[in-house]
Amino acid sequence: MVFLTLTLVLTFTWFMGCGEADIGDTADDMKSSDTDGQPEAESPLGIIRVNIRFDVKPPEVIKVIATVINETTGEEFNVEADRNGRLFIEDLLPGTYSVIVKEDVEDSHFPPIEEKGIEVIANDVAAMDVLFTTWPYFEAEDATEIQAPMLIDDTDAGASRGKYIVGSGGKGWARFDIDIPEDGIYIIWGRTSAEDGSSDSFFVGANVDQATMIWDVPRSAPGVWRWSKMKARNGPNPLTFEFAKGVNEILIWSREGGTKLDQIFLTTDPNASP
Ligand SMILES: [Ca+2]
Repeated sequence: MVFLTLTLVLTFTWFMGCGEADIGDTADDMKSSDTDGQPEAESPLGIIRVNIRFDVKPPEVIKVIATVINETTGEEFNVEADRNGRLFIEDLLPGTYSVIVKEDVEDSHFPPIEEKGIEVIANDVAAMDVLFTTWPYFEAEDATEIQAPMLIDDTDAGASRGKYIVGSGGKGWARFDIDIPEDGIYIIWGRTSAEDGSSDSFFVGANVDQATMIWDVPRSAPGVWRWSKMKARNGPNPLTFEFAKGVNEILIWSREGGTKLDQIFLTTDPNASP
């Protein structure tokens, strides 16, 4: 991949470079300079720091890419970063920039995020916050961690984005580390498919090590998906979860193999529905 970058050497000229940005080293370089808020080296150049967050903590490292455009000259170049991290766009001539950040995968369901008018000042760091979100819907297959034999399947085209999770033999689980925007009492809906009475339940829980409440999901014909609120057998219907702002963990354990989960939907409104 070819992209433009700017040298740190004394000539302040643009040049074409090849290869991938070494974001890890870059971030490490910045740690020491972060302590006093100033870059270590005297330089007439500036930095844009992009803070990247996903509202479900990603299960694996996938690239995000930032397109940086100098609003005066129109020059642009790309910088790559690991998702969930901080991206430093370094060695920028002072000026005004636009930055477009997107997930660098073909089927990403996050629209690109653009910020214009970022003022870069010499020897300073301009910050840009990026939150990739599908709130309040989350694909089951985007779970932060999926423990086998729970697995991602793609054999039912009726599933949202063509994928869902399913356990086998009542084993395996999925955990969603979800960045909750504000304190509240939440109801969780699930889009499920359950063909018979021996494949129509999960164990569920939140912010616990093991999910123990039995959630009986509605049965449906093969290939038919149904939304329902999480409820507990012999317990609350619907279940409610008290979440504090910040990352909360939702656990879905396989109870009966073959029970399929496609999406979840979170709301604090008892009258809302997906
Ligand atoms: Ca799905």
